[in-house]
Amino acid sequence: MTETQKHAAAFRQIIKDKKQFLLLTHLDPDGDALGSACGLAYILKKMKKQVVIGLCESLPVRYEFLNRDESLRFLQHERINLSKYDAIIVLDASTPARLDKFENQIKSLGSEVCLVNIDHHGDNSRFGTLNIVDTDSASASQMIIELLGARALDVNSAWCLYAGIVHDTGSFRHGVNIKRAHEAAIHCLVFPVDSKQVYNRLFSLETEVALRLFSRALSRLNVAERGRIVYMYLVDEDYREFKAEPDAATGFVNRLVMLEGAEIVLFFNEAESNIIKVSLRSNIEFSVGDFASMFGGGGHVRAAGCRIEGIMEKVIERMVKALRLSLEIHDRRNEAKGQG
Ligand SMILES: [Mn+2]
Repeated sequence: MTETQKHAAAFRQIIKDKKQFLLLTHLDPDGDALGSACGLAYILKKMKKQVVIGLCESLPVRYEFLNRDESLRFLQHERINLSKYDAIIVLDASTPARLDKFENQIKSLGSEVCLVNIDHHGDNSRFGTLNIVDTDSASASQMIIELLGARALDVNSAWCLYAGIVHDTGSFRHGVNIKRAHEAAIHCLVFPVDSKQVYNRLFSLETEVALRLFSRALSRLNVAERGRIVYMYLVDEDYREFKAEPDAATGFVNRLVMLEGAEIVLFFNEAESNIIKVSLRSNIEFSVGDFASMFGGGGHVRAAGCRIEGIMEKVIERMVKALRLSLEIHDRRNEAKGQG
């Protein structure tokens, strides 16, 4: 039995044996975080299991479509007692710190608690009692399909898991082993999943408010290092002015990536006063995941994020300065490689 087969068998056994499941995912959940959680929740429901998805904040409006028949149960942090569940499954989160308000409770769990960690991030700290970490998978959603098999799916789980794959691959444009991602996705498309609608829900600017917000962010486009670093920002007053929801700027950073010559792209977003969410994207072999981890965040080579408390101007200044230095080191390493 290969490692992968062993993992799949252990995971299936847990799903078979346990009755009450709690699913958790990372803070500021994205399409893969919620796609994998909702997809797995539908699979468990189909097996007549009790399942709750624990969140730190309410479900972002953009992702409400994942709760297809409104039968999924979401509970916020303060209403969850971890000891009430037979198994806790953490999806798409590399460390307990990524679980935000759940961090301390997860850390203090005894080893007798069944804690499954399913993730595809390279910096995963293996904090579960069963750790299934596959860095060759382009999304956690894809891992669910591969671990449980196509036969576990129904139309609802197929929608959610397909959305997760589409999200993390930027609609099949990037990500590791894109062939495997397509193979997993095809199992979802056996069901009547509307791929266009999934794409629109995840990525398109569908509201006037979002467009106005985007134009405000674009009006603050900045470049550094002769165009290699590109960034823009939104402050909390912008949200108030346009009466925008906190998640209205989802996906904005992906639009900057298309700028010619841009190597590293950053979006500084203050949806909450003095809490600045930074989204990073890389067009080169420079890991924004490693870079973001210096600021308490994390992610992948091409996409990452972190959260910094502070005043916008100061946060931008600090981060761009650090990025300049990191890029310099990156350049020197590349030069050395070229000569060696
Ligand atoms: Mn993911």
